[in-house]
Amino acid sequence: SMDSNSSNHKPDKEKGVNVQVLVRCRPLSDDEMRLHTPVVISCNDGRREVSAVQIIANKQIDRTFVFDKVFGPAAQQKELYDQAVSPIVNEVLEGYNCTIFAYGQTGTGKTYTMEGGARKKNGEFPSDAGVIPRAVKEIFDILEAQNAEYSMKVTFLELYNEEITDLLAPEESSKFVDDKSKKPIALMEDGKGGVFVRGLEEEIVCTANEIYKILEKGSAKRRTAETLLNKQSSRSHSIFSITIHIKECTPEGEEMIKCGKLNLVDLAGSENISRSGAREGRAREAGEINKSLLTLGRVINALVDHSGHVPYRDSKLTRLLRDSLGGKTKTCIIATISPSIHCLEETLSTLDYAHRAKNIKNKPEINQK
Ligand code: ADP
Ligand code: ZZD
Repeated sequence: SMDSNSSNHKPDKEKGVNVQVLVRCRPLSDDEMRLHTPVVISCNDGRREVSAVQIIANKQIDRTFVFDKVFGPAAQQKELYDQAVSPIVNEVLEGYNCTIFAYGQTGTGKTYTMEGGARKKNGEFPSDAGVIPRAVKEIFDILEAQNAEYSMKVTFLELYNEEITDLLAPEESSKFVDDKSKKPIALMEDGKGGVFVRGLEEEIVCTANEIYKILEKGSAKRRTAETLLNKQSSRSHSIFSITIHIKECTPEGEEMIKCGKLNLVDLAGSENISRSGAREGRAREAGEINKSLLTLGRVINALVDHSGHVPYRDSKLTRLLRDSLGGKTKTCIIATISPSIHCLEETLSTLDYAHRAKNIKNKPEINQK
């Protein structure tokens, strides 16, 4: 029968699918409430709209943006997970590579969204758990319900000032000693247009609890490194990846291996990367420019403007995530914003950036052997 999509017969593979972009606005903090901080953002989750109120020359001028999904300040962790992330996790289990980025100004909820509240001592699953622990839980729940034969491995790295730290490497190999067993971390071309991180620890895991312990270890290491090296965590990126191989049998009894990978990326704070050149200039003088985040913006611009050269090679982040930006991976960007008037300039910058990213097209493919 004819339907509105009847001319839309090309498979996703040829047409390309857009990067999914969603916005999450956090609530005012207790301090902001006490100070009666004016709210300048309104979200209409149902209409998928975010509006920012601006007063210019005594006139109220609202700017409204439409996204793939919008989560206002009342949205709980479970809601965001069920509506936006669970479908992606299911695609990973079908054999797609998928990436979820959190992008936004420091203090807007990137870590709250990706990690969420701390693990509980009594082993209970926290109700404010974020995307990462929920994805881990659902992956195992599904695989166990399917009685699937599978194997799984995880990696966890941090990128700070164009240097990669392996958050899973055993303590000894990360100390500043001349150790023959120490594997230097290096980004290597794989000869097929991709890259891999040589020397990165891959941990094979069999249960959700094993992954939670690994996350604990990785977080602790990240904090130690932060303190020792005087890092500002708001300026580092973290990438947690899960690779799953699932054995399946076709109805004909043939054996098949499907392989899916999920990348969960908590980006550095986007402040100083704003549209405003002046600000960028000041940040650059202070040596604060985040090369990877700047390059990410340039890659997005080149992809949406189709302006020829895409500068993937200019930063480690864009080399690592090249396939997520215009490649074969399904990608979702979660842009986090604050409702406060004091953040308005950065919020508009984040909304502009996120809205542009909606135009990136990828060509997802199932990995099957
Ligand atoms: P970022 O990682 O972007 O710097 P955080 O995740 O650290 O920001 O969030 C800043 C603060 O706001 C934290 O105290 C966090 O718990 C709180 N917060 C962020 N988003 C939400 C939310 N959606 N609901 C409740 N609290 C939030
Ligand atoms: N945001 C919390 C970590 C924090 O900063 O302490 S929550 C989840 C994803 C990536 C890293 C850590 C976690 C986190 C956690 C809490 C405490 C100790 C280790 C890890 C977590 C939360 C719920 C389930 C599993 C892991």
